[in-house]
Amino acid sequence: WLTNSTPYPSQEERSGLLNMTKIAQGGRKLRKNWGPAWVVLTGNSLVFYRERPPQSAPSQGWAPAGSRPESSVDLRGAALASGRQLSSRRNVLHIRTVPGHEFLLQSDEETELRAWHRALRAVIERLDRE
Ligand code: I3S
Repeated sequence: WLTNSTPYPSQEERSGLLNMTKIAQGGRKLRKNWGPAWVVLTGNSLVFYRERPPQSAPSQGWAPAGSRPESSVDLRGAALASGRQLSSRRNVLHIRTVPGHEFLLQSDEETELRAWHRALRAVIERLDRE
């Protein structure tokens, strides 16, 4: 939905299963469609997979081998905020990228979402300083 290009290699910072919905693409509002996604945070991107790659798959650098990301977004200049006002769900994060792609990430585990918030903030702040 965003780009078919593969993000350039960058180290994985965090990965896990989250609920995700896009809410805008290129500034145009989309209808919500919540669903599970295997999310990988690298040093510069957030990459979405339809499902968790097999545990046995050898990692090829940053990418789970044998699986293609469904989509990815460049986090440089992205805005990160609570998604509280945008959803009735609890523990929701809102991310808006420079090209105006927006999505929500959610977990029923508060500690899990907090950890994602910290990790995303660290990556975005690091990119801001570069
Ligand atoms: O922000 P909204 O429109 O209240 O979001 C809800 C709707 O998108 C709803 O879909 P339909 O209006 O297409 O039936 C979804 O099923 C809900 O999950 C959305 O709200 P939450 O609060 O779950 O983000």
